Amino acid sequence: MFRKVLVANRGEIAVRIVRALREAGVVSVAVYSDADRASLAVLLADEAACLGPAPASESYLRIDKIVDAAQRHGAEAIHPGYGFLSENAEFAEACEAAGIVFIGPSAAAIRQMGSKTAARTLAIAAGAPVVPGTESAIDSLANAKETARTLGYPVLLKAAAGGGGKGMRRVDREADLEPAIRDASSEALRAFQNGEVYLEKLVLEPRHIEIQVLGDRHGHMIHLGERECSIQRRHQKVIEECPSPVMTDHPDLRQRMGDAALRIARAANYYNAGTLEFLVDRDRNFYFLEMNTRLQVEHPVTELVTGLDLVQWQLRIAAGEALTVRQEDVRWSGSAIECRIYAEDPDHQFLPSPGQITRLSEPSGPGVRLDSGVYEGWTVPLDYDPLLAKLAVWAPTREAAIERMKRALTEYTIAGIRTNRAFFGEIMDDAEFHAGRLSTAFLDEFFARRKTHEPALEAEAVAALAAALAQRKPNNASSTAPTSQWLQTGRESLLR
Ligand code: MV4
Repeated sequence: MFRKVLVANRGEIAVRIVRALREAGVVSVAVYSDADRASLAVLLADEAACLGPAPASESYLRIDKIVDAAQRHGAEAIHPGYGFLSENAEFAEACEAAGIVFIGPSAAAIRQMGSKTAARTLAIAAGAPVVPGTESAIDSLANAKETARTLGYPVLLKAAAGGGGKGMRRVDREADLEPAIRDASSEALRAFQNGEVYLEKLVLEPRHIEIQVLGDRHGHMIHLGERECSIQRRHQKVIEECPSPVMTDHPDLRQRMGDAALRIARAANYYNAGTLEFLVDRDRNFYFLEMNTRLQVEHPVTELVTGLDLVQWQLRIAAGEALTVRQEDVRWSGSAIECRIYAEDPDHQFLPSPGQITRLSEPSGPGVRLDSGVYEGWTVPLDYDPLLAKLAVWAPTREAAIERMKRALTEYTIAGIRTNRAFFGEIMDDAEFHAGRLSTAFLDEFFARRKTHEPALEAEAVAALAAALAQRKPNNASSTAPTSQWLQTGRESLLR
């Protein structure tokens, strides 16, 4: 194992990695920008190095500064976390050139999976299902029209270098194809410096399900099952769970998707932790989309259900150790749900809400795991992603996990800034969520349901109030439920 590792990230994931290093007996080096000088990761790490000004382009994205900090501190390896430089092949190469181990896959695997068309081609060669579409970029309008006609409308234009929905356009008829190609291509050029776009058949209201894999540098590879990530807002995941409700109803699907994931990862000579994203349609057909060559934000739900520590395995694999967990050793027990707690205002289009956390009271107790990057008194900077913490729960069944999440959410108080915390309580009470009827359209439908139900709820409340007044029962004040929104809001306003 390494003696010292540098953590090239910030926020909750830097804390997660520093904790893993401490448990492994490895000295940790945190890095920080001027805005993160007093961050929780810096407080918890053994050593810390300043990278420079707050903008990520001058700190967390500076390959030269990070490699230099690792060398000055004598770190033998760098963990990139997620985001920032985690899927940057040049960073992996720069580490190697400096004699530092990059805790992740090879630069070649990062590069190959960075191209969505190359990843599709690889998946097809590996015999894994992909969404019907083109293997290479569109080269002429005539070819595009012919392909779209063969696929059948609606089709989806995607950026070859893309991901995250940028450069993506739905096209419903041939007349819209030419302007859509122009739009998608210029958006892709701006975002990825590569204007290539390709065509896929549009999958309607799919589930977004991903498979976690773990491979060592000795040719062993296993999958750790799925994470259901359909609940997203603008390509930002909000709730993740394991198992996916669809797998609970159809257990063979996990094995078939796991096999497909392993075939693709093996074809890329992949090692370390990786995630393969799939779409699953209403008939439970699944299609490979892309591979993320890093640790994912939502990895805790997999850890809770499999009992495996993904970050510990990342460290061991990077240090050259062999996987000792065989596929038949992997067992999935119970149900885990994760809510991403963001510093954003759910009443105002989820705009970021940075500022000082004036009071913080965190949930705990049976089956609760909080991966947080904040503490009371800390000021959430506006320079980065507003993820504050991930609240994850485990319970023997999905229903029990939902109840546990509701309980944990009521214990969670964050004052001074706006957060999306209360919004999760509403989803946990949603009948469609309970039924496990999830798709990437879930949140839009949820907001639409909420809009139409709100006036009804108000009318109900007025009717109840009228009935209560008509009865003229005195001294009815104690009927307020202890976990009502009123009480919670009151508590929080007292804490402000
Ligand atoms: C799709 C799709 C439907 N059909 N591809 C969005 C991000 C990108 N990585 C892939 N995405 C999608 N690709 C076909 N052929 C629907 C989406 C999609 C989506 C995927 C995963 C999670 C959320 C999503 C929200 C909207 C659209």
